[in-house]
Amino acid sequence: MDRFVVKRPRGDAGSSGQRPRPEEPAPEQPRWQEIRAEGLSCDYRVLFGKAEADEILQQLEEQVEYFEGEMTKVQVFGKWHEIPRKQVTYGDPELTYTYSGVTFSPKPWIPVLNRIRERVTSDTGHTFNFVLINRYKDGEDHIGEHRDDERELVPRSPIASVSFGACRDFVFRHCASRGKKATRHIKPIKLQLAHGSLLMMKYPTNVYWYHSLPPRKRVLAPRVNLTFRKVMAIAKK
Ligand SMILES: O=C(O)CCC(=O)C(=O)O
Ligand SMILES: [Mn+2]
Repeated sequence: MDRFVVKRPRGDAGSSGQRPRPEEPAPEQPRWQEIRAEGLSCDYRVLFGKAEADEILQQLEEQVEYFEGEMTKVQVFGKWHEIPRKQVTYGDPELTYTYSGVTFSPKPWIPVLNRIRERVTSDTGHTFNFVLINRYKDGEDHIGEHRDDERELVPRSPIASVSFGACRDFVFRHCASRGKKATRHIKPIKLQLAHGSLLMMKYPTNVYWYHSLPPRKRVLAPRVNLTFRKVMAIAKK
């Protein structure tokens, strides 16, 4: 993430170079870090302080009910696999969302999800009617490279990704730089998504860049990620 960490100039924390005294206000942190590359536009910030993030994580762990049975499988190149994490969707009742060959109907909103959703809206001005929640029990759980480009998404709407628990690496890879057929050498962009953080993935990021949360064997603690989305109501057949 160091490419994007905004560093204070030396000597900025008080002219003497000494530590700030306790009565001095904390040095100004920029609210948003802008992450930009060709075809990529994301903004990152810590949205919830530690105490509030701890409280929310506890509520999520107690109240979110993850999918079970058939809903825990995804189709990749025609084969069904057990997903290496837990997953569930919540949202407005008329919506559905198809992801890796599975159509999800959302569960009705619960207060802890509305609390996070409202905070994201008041901070960004964007509204959301759907959330996909992923729970990674430890560093073995992961999500493979993909784009969030499902046809149900309102065109050009941003996706708000809020994370709680273990800090995990998150990697963006440009579509022209993937695998053996890569036509260009564009460096991947690696972020670390902290406890209580918000990553806004804005248009056209999901047109050109894939993202993943790779396995990290050394991570022992759980992580819960919520991607708030704006989904169109599509007439059911
Ligand atoms: O866990 C994360 O940070 C990413 C989740 C994700 O990419 C997704 O739900 O589409
Ligand atoms: Mn995604």
